[in-house]
Amino acid sequence: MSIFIPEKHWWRDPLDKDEKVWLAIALTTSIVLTLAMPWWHVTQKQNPSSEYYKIKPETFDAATDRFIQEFGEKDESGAIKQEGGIDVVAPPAGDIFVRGQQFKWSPVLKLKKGAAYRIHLSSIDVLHGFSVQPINMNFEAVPGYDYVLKVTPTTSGVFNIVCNEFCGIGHHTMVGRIYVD
Ligand SMILES: [Cu+2]
Repeated sequence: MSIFIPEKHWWRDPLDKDEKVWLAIALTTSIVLTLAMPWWHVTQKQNPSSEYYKIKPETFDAATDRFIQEFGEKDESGAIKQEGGIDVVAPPAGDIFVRGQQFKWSPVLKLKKGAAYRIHLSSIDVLHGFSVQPINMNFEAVPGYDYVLKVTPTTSGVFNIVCNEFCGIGHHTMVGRIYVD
């Protein structure tokens, strides 16, 4: 109930100029933003990949182990080098694997600038978030799905992989690494 009774037929009063201007601004903005979504999706390159396959977590786990054995960086004794307890892999262009699990990303990757990679990303336990810093590109590592990201590094440097989906008690320690040179 209003605190005063409006005059009869108040809704038939012509709109004030200010009201018309603001209505026009609001309408134009909403139309522009609505059209921007499909335009961005079709014409811009920031869209995430839509290539993914179903895979059993144990199959992905084994595939990552094979990948590490095949392309692991070896020391003089022939053992695979480690960084912070994680195997280091220097793969050629092509298919590479990144495994998320409580609470680590493996392996550590050494990539080449300009080489085209297909990163297979998945988790073998719970949902993890694959957040590449400092460029802030974010993807999800979902158990049961092999998510394929086509990546060609354009800048060299060190990139940290931060898990940005809360995944348990050690979530804050879940940091991986990609080197590009
Ligand atoms: Cu995680």
